[in-house]
Amino acid sequence: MTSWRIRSGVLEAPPPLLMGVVNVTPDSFSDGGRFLHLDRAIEHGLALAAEGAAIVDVGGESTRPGAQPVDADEERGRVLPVIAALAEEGVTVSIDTSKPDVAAAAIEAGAAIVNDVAALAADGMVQVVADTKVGVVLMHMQGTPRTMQLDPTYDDVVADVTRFLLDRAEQVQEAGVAKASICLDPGIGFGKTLDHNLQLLAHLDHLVATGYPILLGTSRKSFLGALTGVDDAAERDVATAATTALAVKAGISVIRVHNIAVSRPVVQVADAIVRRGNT
Ligand code: PMM
Repeated sequence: MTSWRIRSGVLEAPPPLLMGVVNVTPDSFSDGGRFLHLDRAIEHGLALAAEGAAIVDVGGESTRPGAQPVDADEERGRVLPVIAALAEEGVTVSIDTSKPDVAAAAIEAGAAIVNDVAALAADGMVQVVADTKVGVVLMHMQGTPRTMQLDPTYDDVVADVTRFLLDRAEQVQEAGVAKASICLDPGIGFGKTLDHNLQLLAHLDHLVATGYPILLGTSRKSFLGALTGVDDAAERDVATAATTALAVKAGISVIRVHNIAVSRPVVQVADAIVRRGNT
């Protein structure tokens, strides 16, 4: 059993928890601004929770390869009304941001988790997390979203990513973040070639063996398009489901997906098989 302390309590896995994605951006990886309108974003977040998302991840800045940064005011304007409305309805919300100002305002509005693709690298970000006792996702990324896919290189991607995450977890603990609040994420697609992604996915057990809860985000990503020839990201939920089943088998604690309705039965069936094997 793996526990993850977040601001509003403690989450336990297995069974793995589903994190549903609400991108309040005009240029996200996959929903291309469909939920830019705030009411629709709120409605979408509530629907994800009703379908079985244990966490709804709200993001206002696209991290797709080549994406340009958004300023903090614009990002706050996009996410705060959505977070406040979802938290008001009792939904556990994470804020997907790398900016301390946005994270602090999001926590104030009701977010219980900070999900940072930059692993709290920005000045002041560790302090916001330590002071507010939220849960935190530390994700590995090589480079920045603008540059990360140019020429990613590793000695041994599984060992390098694992080492980075363990070092980062220690550093943030030294700065006052509780160990129990930390969740690690290999950052599939963030400065990784297709082969890097496949190696990481084939060796998820190495990450799980760290003892930290592990989050995995493969949903609709371009490596799935490269493997299947499915160009439209929104059509990649079946390909995503293959990674979800394998993530359950590997002992991943949180699975970040766009389509909860498709993912939930995948987790239920895979989890039943894993549990049967363990008895
Ligand atoms: N992927 C995206 C955005 N945020 N956060 C975490 N922790 N892990 C991920 O893999 C991740 C993330 C990009 O996907 P999207 O823009 O389609 O949601």
